[in-house]
Amino acid sequence: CAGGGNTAGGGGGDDKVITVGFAQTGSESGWRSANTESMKEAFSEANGFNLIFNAADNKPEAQIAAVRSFINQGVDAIVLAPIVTDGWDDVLKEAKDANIPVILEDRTVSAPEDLYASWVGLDFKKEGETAGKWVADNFGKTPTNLVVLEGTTGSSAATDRAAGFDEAIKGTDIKVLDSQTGNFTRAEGKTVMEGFLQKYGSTINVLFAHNDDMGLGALDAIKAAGLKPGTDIKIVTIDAVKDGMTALADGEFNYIVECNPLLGDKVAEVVKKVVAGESVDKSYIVEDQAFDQEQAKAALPDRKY
Ligand code: GZL
Repeated sequence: CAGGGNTAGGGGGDDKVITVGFAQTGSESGWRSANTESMKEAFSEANGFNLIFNAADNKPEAQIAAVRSFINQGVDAIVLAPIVTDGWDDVLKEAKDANIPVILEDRTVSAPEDLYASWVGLDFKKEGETAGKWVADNFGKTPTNLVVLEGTTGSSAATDRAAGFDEAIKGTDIKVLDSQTGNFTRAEGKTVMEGFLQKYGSTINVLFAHNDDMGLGALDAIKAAGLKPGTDIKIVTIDAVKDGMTALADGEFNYIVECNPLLGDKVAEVVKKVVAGESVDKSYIVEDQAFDQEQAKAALPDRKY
C-alpha cells in the first residue's frame, strides 16, 4: 500500500552489518586456500558483513578456542569448518546458550544437530565411492596392490572418503598393503609415501590419496625411487585443484574426483537467512564431478581454482 510499508524505528531491516566469526581449519592444502578465498569474498563488507577470520593451523584445540573467543566477542553468527568431527559438544552448547547461531561449512561434527543451524558441504562418502569405483573398474579383476594416503585422522572428510572407497573395492582383487595419514599436506604425503616405497617398493601398483596435495607430495617420492608416476604407480586423488589437474593432464595422476571448495556464496546466503530468523535446511550438499586425463586437459583452462 502507498507509503504504508515502512517499519517504524531505527536502521533494523536488512541493512544491519552482520558480524561473523569464521573458524577455518588452517592452510594445509590448495583446497583450503581456495575455500578461504571463496569465504572471504562472500563475507565482504560490500556484501554486508564484518568478518573476523581465524585459521587454527590444523590444531583442534586452537579451533575450539577461536570459537569460544567469537562467543565472548558477541558476534552475530559463527561459521565453522571443523578440523575433526568430535569434541565440539561443549563449545557449541555455549554458543547456543549465548544465542549465537553456528553454521558448519565443509566438514561436519558428531555433536547433536540442534547445536548448529545448518551445514554447507560435500558428499565425502560419494567422493570416496567414485574414486574406489574407478580403481575397481580399472584394476579390480587382477591382483593389485594399493596404498592409501589418508586425510587428517578424525576428520569427516577422511573418515567418509575411506568408508566410501572401501565399500567400492569390496569383492575385488585389490589388496590394501598400507594406509596411513598424511594429514592432507604435501610434506606429509611425501614422507609417508617414502616409507611405503621403502617397505613395498615397485610392488605398489596404485596409490589412493584423500587429496591432491598428498598425491603431489607422493610424486616426489615416487620419482626419487626411480618409478614413473601415472605409469608404474597409478594415482587417484580427490579435490581437483589446479596443481592436481595439471598433474593429471600431464599424465602423472590418472583420475581425480572433484571436491568443490567454492562454498562461500551459499554459506553467506544461509548465514543471512539464519540471522534474519528465516528457516533454512539442515544441510546443503554441493555437487562434485570427476576427471580422467583427457577431461582434465579440456577443463584446465576454465578452472577457477
Ligand atoms: C574437503 C576438505 C579437505 C580437502 C583437503 O572438503 O575438508 O581438507 O579434501 C583439505 O584438501 O585440506
